[in-house]
Amino acid sequence: APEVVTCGESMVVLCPPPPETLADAERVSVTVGGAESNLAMSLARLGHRTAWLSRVGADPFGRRVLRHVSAAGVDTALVTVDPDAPTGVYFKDPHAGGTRVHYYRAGSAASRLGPEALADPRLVGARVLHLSGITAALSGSCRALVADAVHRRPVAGALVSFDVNHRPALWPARRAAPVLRELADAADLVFVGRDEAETLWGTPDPAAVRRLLPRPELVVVKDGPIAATALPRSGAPATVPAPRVGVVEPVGAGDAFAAGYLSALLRGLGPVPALRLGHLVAAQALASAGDNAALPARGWFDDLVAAPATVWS
Ligand code: KDG
Repeated sequence: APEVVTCGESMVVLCPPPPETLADAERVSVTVGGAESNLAMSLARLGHRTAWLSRVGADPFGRRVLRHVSAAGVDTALVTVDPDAPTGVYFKDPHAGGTRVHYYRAGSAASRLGPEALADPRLVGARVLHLSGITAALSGSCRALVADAVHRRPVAGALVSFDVNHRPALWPARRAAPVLRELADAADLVFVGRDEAETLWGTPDPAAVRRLLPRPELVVVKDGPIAATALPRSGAPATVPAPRVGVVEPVGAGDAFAAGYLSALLRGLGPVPALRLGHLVAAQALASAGDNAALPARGWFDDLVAAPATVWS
């Protein structure tokens, strides 16, 4: 069985070469994006047996997504190729003030995922099932899948990890806030950004976020380039500052952070080294332009754990 299963939609990403914008560019680059497959790819590179559960269309983009994700070492046997719906696509529009995204994913193959996908016997034995709030925004059946994962726990014994991942282009905060809070509070391990928490729930303060989410074993509040705080249900919170890195493109850094954290957790490390590894894997993603171009090198984690203590301070 895989050690970790991630579930969610991946798409082909089309992006003009900055500083050109979608309104005027004549060329776009073609890559693959998707929060849960990003996380799966990073975890596979960190040495974990990882599977990605999803649906793609029976089309060239679906083949491209599958090829991309499996080339990173992720098991894609759980992905269904849907003959009746297309692979989703999204466009990135680089702007001085940040990158805007334009989704073409309504009715996509992945939007037809539902709770039955989690009943697959090949999931039995997984230690972690990871989902995100993006999936809850895709369709009624996708939202039912996430609700089922956190409430009914179809993968017995697996920790359920949930990245809040509010995407305003999919649903406004006022609609997303109660749904994402309810789903997060039923998970075991929650990742949420400080700004995201403020937009959704009106507070950026980690302790206040923890009070809004009292049930999970652990809540991790990420403050972008500043720090991240792990708040266990019992015991003191731990904050670890982020290393200073040049940011080329931030998309995918949150997924990388979660991969580093989960990898440490699976290796039995505590919150402080887990936060450090989250930051380090995120730093690699920040320094690269693609959503997931900067995968950790094979063996990187083991070298790091074996490294002298100076590396850590
Ligand atoms: O976390 C990065 C993702 O947001 C990106 O790869 C695309 O999954 C994606 C989405 O739905 O926005």
